[in-house]
Amino acid sequence: MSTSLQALIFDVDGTLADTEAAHLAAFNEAFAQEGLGWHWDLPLYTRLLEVSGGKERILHYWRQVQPELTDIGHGVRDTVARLHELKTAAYERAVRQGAVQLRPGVLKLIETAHDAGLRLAIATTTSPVNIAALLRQAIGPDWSYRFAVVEDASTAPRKKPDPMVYRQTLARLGLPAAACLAFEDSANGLAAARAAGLATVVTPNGFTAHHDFRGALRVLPDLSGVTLAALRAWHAEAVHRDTEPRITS
Ligand code: XBP
Ligand code: MG
Repeated sequence: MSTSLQALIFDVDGTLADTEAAHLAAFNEAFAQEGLGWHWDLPLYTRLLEVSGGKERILHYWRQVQPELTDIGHGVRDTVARLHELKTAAYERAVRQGAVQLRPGVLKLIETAHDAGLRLAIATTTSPVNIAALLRQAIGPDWSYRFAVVEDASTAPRKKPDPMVYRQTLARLGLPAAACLAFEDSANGLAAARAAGLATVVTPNGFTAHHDFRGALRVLPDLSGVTLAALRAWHAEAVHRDTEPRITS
């Protein structure tokens, strides 16, 4: 049974675009606005990225700086939500001012794959506002026509490495994992995609280059020069490997 490649599923942050520096600046802007005295530098943020989700990351950090913070009640949750709201607004402003560009090869692959009839989807931890700000800026106001399915923080509350966002994307595409390829940039993302049964191409970035990418179908510096023919060949290799009867001694 040959399973042809029918869909490409893209992560957003760190994969479609190198967004984390802009996210970091936005977090710090929100902390300053609230007079919190918190400031995340690059090494700290690189470590904090091991926690998927902006709200989850803020709470994780708060617990680190205030270990006695045990009662995560309404007060704490409201403060985290307010900080994340301010951060999201700051991020959206920065993206609209051109702070973030798509990574090399991304736009060409999206356009080529879409024109070739492959279905495209997004499976991300971030919010719909951030996705729209980035893709409206990079592709145009009609960006959403290219994506058959968009799953994000508003639809998949259990964040990567939980496979929820990928499983929901596959369900809405109505396709088996074997008919798709995922694109990711982080160990959490790779783990989520693999747990959903997806062969995954990884393009690390400055924040994730040190992550463990064992189990990835390919690890590439970026998507420039990646053709549909190459993707179909890698996909066939993955399907063959996953359907090859295991020789047990
Ligand atoms: C990566 C994340 C996100 C971003 C910040 O998302 O973990 O939390 O760092 O965005 P992706 P929010 O799955 O696209 O790599 O503050 O909106 O969570
Ligand atoms: Mg990512």
